[in-house]
Amino acid sequence: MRIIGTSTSPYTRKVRVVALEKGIAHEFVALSPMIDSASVQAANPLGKIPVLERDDGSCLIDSPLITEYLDSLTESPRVLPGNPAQRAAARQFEAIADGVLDAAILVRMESLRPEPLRSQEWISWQEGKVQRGLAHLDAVLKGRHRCVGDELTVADIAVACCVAYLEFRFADGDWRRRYPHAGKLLTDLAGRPAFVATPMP
Ligand SMILES: N[C@@H](CCC(=O)N[C@@H](CS)C(=O)NCC(=O)O)C(=O)O
Repeated sequence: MRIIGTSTSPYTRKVRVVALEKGIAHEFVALSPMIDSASVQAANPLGKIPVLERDDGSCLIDSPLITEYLDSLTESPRVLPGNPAQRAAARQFEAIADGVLDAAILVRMESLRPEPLRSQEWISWQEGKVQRGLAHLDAVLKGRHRCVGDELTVADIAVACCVAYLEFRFADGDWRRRYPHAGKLLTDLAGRPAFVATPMP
């Protein structure tokens, strides 16, 4: 099994952490959607990473689907709760963390455009999603050790990968001070072998 992506992609990091936490053997194949576009597009018609390539050559795309598939491969530890309400709650955390990342990546892409082409209105619109998403996560996480229940779930991994990416790409954002409860999750998880093995460069 191969996980295709880059070490700077937070969605790729999320699925790599899930695979490592579950002890699922895989190879990490570093391919960039921009630089290695033909190879990535051959694996995913949308040209996005991460992609999970199974041993028979078939590919799964989109990180929530990949994490769900990985979770189904081994009985324990589970990163998706069996209880339907808790499972939905974990998925909701993941959707918000991923949505914050979608918006943050759009901010970055727009900011890299030549100044005359850049839209401050568009940047501010996306920044609103980042701020509101994080404020929501932070409020819900206040006083909690984990996002859902007491065990590590994909929700914790998604939130931690989200904050780590923001710190990596927007280093002056003071993220852990502004969102201390979401930030604490990253502080708590950063020393786990799965996070140590998948550093942001
Ligand atoms: N919803 C997707 C998002 C994946 C995504 O946007 N990946 C970025 C890299 S971090 C990408 O491949 N961008 C290239 C593009 O949009 O063309 C997931 O969760 O896997």
